[in-house]
Amino acid sequence: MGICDNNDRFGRREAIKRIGSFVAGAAAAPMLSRMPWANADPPGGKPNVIVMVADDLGYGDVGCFGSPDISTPNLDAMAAQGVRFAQSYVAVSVCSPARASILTGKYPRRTSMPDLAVSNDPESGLSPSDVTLAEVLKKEGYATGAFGKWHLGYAPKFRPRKQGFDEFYGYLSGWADYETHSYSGSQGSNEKWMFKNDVQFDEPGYMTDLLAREARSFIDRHQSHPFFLYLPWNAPHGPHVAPDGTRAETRAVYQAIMSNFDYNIGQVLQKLTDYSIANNTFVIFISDNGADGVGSNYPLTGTKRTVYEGGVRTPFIAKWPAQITAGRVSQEPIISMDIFNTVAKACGAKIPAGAGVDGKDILNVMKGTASSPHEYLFFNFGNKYAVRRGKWKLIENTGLYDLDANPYETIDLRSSQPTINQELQYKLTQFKEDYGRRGGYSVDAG
Ligand SMILES: [Ca+2]
Repeated sequence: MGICDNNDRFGRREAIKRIGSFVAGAAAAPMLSRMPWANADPPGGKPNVIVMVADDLGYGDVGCFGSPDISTPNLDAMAAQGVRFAQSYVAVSVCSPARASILTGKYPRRTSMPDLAVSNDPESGLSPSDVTLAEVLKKEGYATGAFGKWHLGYAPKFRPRKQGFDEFYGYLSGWADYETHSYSGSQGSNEKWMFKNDVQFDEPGYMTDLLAREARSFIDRHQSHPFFLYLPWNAPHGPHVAPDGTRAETRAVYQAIMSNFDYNIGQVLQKLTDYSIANNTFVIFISDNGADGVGSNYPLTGTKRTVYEGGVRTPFIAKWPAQITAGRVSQEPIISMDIFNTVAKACGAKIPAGAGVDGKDILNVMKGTASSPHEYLFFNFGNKYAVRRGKWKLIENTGLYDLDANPYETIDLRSSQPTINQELQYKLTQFKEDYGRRGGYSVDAG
């Protein structure tokens, strides 16, 4: 894979489009674009979109983010072809609300999924009334597929095909064993939640390999038409099982999982090169929350289920060669719910006024022509809350930190910076009052 994959600038789809508009007559396309109700297509045509979400991948577990002991050549290559954000966040450091936020563009507290989906509650899930990115893109004519972990509801009314996805392959639960595909949830230690579309099923195989196979098949089938591939990977969430079957909560097994994971990411991205569609495919890679256990958030403090940087700051890589200059590293603070607006706008979709979306369009931040549109970013887990403005971060009842000087959040400046402390506490109180109900967290693992 080359550093900058521009050899498909006039690839197959572009050629088909050019030939098609020539055959149909030169006047047809301009007339269509003048119709007042037609959404304008972005220059170069609608991009394909791939959003990959790793599960519990820590800030210190990716090579280009500085991991001292994990090698991720395919993610590093993706970053070299696009932009890597060193200060990207998630609003909540646990699975279901983090995913609700990505798919709706809202703070989790403003969605119907502010806490974890549980398998024994038929009313626990992301409500069909919450508008997802898949629904927005489907309206724009996109083929939509989700392959991997859903964890936004178990009951039929909450499943992926009720949220704008044409296709689904994966599991509804908070994780699925790499080999047996079973899950320990609120109904017992051997729950099985594997589905293909609306049908429960199972097949042998290492989960990460199965998801990559399905994602590659989706690209095979839709490469000639705009597609949205949502790929919420299983890896590297525990319980940890290496591709060779070794089961252990060790760094060595975690490294083997990551090696396989990175390989599979490369295999999916290779399809874009194979079909000469890489240039106009917008690929985003993030993690849903920080790591815990044998995962690493190095050099940050805190883990999943905390509002320290190690819980809420995660790797973020984006590439779209037609739009984003290769090889950028950005220090602008962004948040995963920005994906919703950025992708929707990039695909020519309009977000209705009053939709209550909190994310922002950050394409120009990705390009390096704009700074972060967020004045304040808010984080929460259970009864823990935090807010960031510029370099300042307040963790309520814990400490005020200067992230430029002290990204490890070890030096509390509340007493020496009373004005900043007061301002951020006011904003945090306002956030708690304005942004829906307080999330309570269940015992189900996610
Ligand atoms: Ca997770």
